[in-house]
Amino acid sequence: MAATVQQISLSSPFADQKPGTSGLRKSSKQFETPHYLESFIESSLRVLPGVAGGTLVVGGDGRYGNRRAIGVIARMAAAHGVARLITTTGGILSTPAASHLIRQNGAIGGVILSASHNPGGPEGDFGVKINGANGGPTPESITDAIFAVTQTLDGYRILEGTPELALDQPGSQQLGAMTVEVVDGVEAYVALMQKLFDFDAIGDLLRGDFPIAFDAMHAVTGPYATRILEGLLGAPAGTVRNGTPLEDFGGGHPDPNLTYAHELAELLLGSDAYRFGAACDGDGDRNMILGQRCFVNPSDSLAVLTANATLAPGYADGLAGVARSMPTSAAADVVAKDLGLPCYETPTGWKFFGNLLDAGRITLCGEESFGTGSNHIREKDGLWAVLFWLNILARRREPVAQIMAEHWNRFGRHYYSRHDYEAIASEAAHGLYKRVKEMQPALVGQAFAGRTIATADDFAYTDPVDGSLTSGQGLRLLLDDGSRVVLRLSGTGTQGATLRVYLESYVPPSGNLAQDPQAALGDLINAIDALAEIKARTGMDRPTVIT
Ligand code: VG1
Ligand code: CO
Repeated sequence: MAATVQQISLSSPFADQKPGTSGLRKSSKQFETPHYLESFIESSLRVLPGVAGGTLVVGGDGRYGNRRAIGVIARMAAAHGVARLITTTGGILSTPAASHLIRQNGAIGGVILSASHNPGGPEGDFGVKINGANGGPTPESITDAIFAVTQTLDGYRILEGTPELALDQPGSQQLGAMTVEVVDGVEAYVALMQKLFDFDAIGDLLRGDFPIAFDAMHAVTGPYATRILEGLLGAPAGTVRNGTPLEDFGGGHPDPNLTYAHELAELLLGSDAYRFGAACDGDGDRNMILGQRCFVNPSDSLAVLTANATLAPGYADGLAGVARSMPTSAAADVVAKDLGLPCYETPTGWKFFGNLLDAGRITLCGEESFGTGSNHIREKDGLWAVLFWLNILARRREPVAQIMAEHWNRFGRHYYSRHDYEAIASEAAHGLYKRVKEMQPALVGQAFAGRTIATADDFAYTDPVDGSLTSGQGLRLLLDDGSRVVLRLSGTGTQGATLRVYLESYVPPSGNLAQDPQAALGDLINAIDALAEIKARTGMDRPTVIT
């Protein structure tokens, strides 16, 4: 049967929620309902500029639904006149590698199939992220336009009568008038890393007495980490754990934090077997860094990378500036000030870094949620952060714990923690949030945890590049000694609501730098619980995840 474009009519429009911090995330079951994936892809293809005649990149983290979605997207792209579709062997493509492929091939954008750290499988979640021509998440103007189309959509176009795509080997095939190129998803990314980091120095470190452990959590970074760490850098076989991507991530929750990556955390924090450990999330854009008996908080990680950036060849000439998301601690700000660099504070979500990176105002950026990255692509990049740390360790030849201690001795320490209350009843979460928001004006000048509340607001951001305003980004209580507490509701959860409580307190170099963060932040933790009635309203004794 010859390939023909079919116009499928929908009896009712596709009324979905607005895509959140990281694209559209829903249960796999929802994505399997008729016309669901197709409707979102149709809306995206109608909005993205340059579709007809353009190049599109497609791939995902290998979770359940990945291959089927690539087939659907390819047939729809062909029906919309896309000239060239680039996908990868097995359809496996990490988010950072996708960003690089988009940029390298002058694509109009990409479709990344992932729900990131959310569990996968038939009972888990699936997700679709739409990236633009700069390789980054599309800005709000585009996601808003896609959402608007979904509200009135009455049909979609798709190619019918085509054979199944051959994804198992690199090669070229035709789908109607569109060329489908299957490329090795790892190769181009590895070449980029080799340009940025000193592979000789890291190789020397790893071939010596420096055992490391990397946990790919049965998700997308397995093939990348195996080729780089065990292949090119000579780390012993077995360095990469859980390195085969599985459709359900082995039943795990591929979120690189102390709760979900606890096996790795125990190895590093509870034994002396390894000098360095790291894990990445489902789609490979986030990272957790551990040293021997040392957890590196992600906000501190950004600060350390900023302070030591010139040790890596890709950043040897210095940085243009740095940016962090609002809930991320101000540890990087202190380093930026010391180095005379501009420092920006953006809302949560990588898309807000895109304009600053494109305009050349920043080189490094990061989020407290284990996301760090640079101007090499337009996504956060888990393995990049791991290699950056290894590059620094190879040059400084000091234990991670010592690097942290020296950092705090120089810049002071930002005690920091995030408490997540996951899957709570939506009404309870929204009720709690609304109540605190309404209380805010009366809180200024009030006592809080032995300090005084200096500012209480809902964070809003004016983009310094294009002037766009984004409001409603998190409730802040800024205290007179520079400490703060922030409340946010997650935009990536799919079950009920997730409340995130961010706690931060700065101690200068002369102060006590060796406390346990939960103890150092104890008074703030108690005060926000009393004010926001967190335990009472969520019905939870303690957070699901403490970072
Ligand atoms: C979370 C993190 C945020 C991150 C986002 C996407 O969002 O807090 O910092 O950018 O996940 O990361 P939220 O709205 O749940 O707090 V990923 O690795 O899921 O693409
Ligand atoms: Co992710």
